[in-house]
Amino acid sequence: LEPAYAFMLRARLPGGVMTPAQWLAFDALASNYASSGLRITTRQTFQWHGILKKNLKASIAAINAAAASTIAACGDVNRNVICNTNPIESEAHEAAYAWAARLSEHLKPKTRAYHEFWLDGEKLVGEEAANEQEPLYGPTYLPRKFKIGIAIPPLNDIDVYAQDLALIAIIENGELVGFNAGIGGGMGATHGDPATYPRLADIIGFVRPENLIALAETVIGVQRDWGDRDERKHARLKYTVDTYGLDVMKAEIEKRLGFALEPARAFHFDHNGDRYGWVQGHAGRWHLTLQVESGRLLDTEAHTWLSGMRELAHIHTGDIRLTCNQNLIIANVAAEDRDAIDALVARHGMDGYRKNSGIRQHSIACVALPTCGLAMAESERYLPQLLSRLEVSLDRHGLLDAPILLRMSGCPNGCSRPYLAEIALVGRAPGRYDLRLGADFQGQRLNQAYRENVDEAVILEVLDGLFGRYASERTAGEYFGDFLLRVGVLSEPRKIPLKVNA
Ligand code: SRM
Ligand code: SF4
Repeated sequence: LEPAYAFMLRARLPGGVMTPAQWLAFDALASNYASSGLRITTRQTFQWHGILKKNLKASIAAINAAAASTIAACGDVNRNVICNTNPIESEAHEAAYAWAARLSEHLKPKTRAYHEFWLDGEKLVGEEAANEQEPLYGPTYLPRKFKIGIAIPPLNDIDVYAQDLALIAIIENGELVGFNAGIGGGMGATHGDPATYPRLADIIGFVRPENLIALAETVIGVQRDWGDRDERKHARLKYTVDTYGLDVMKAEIEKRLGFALEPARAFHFDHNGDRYGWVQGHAGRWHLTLQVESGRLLDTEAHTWLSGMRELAHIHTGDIRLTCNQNLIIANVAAEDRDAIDALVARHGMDGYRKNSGIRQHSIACVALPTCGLAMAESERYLPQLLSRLEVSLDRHGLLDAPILLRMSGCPNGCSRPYLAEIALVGRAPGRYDLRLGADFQGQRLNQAYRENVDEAVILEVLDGLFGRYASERTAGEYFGDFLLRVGVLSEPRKIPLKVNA
């Protein structure tokens, strides 16, 4: 008798876009095989936890039958390509999303082994098997995972600076003219190991759309050839950039491309969160962003996300989109259908976004315990309690509606991108966290360690004091992270990423 091994599955879903029919297929998979509903990830896709080994193949087949895949959702290849979450706000947004989908498809591993193994595809034998090649990844793939994201200013809702290849869409006169490209972003670190650190991508220039695929292939190619293959903890592109230097990396990329990148174009980011509620798109259609606490969709006493979204998927004629802040968008809705959707959302308790405090609306937690084998402390399960306690303090200081960006991770790998939060808790041990403070509200500045290895009592006390000062000393419209730097609670960060602000 074998133990009941259980696995986590993750879909590849570029830009987080799906049809209602796909939603129903993913929902059925959650009901039939998974242990804890549907989980929206910080890279705009779904995870299913607790899939028993005996159901793994059927589950992967179900995802593929829904015209999605699990290939390249994990592994040392290019991962899910993320993109601004409201791609139909304008035609240029649609064009940017199309590039995300194209990059995802083009950079997907070409191996047929996935189909052979999981989907009962034709078995490769003899010479055919021996000759099967990965044109980009080669026989040993990349030294480490690789991540690409496309942001569309003024929204940095994908945290573009956390990507290995950061693409900032430049829209001029309503047309997508190209992308500013940055390299070397990444969040992961290891406690006590200064050779590992979060890093923001540096912008190296501007590329026209027709050269985007070549640029992505070239950056990946340089990382494939130059990345550290001896030390896995030092193998991400960010370390390759720092080992060789930005200028040397840029020169090598341009040499392989055969042309120089143009100077980066001007842009400006307003914020890196989601816009809750209804927004109108370019064709007169409407899009509704809902907050999903930590991206976990379950039916509970408080809300019935699974049943509610199932009901919606049966009547909805538009599409559904996932965000990198673990939320979802009911997209492409006709004006006359808005009331019915609002009623459905309220009936299923999915309208938390209307009622939540500012800090709750801007919070993210990684999965951590009980499923993540790398977790050192709680995250997703603890976030709601911590927020309730912080809300008491914020209320006392009249700050309940203040938008404050808080992110929690169960370990320093940083799956919730905590180093880009105004307040971050990074797990050290059960009940103990590093408290980090002072990122900005646009995802352009890393935070700093403020207290290390502290428990909840210390966290609440420290933050209560800082909230008190923020309430009385802030200037109009000043964000919490900026305030902490201005009044000297934190010192100015040593390194500010190269950015071009209009
Ligand atoms: Fe992550 C590993 C969950 C986004 C950095 N991440 C893991 C694993 C697979 C643990 C493992 O290797 O055994 C976690 C599974 C937990 C579970 O039980 O489900 C896990 N990561 C997640 C998700 C689900 C967090 C969430 O709550 O949403 C996100 C899935 C994204 C997706 O759909 O592909 C997730 N992980 C991220 C991000 C954010 C991002 O990509 O924007 C980061 C930081 C950015 C970066 O890559 O630098 C991130 N995850 C890591 C790392 C550290 C990598 C490094 O360079 O050091 C690890 C550990 C590793 O790779 O060895 C890791
Ligand atoms: Fe697991 Fe750490 Fe990622 Fe949280 S940050 S999901 S604890 S690997």
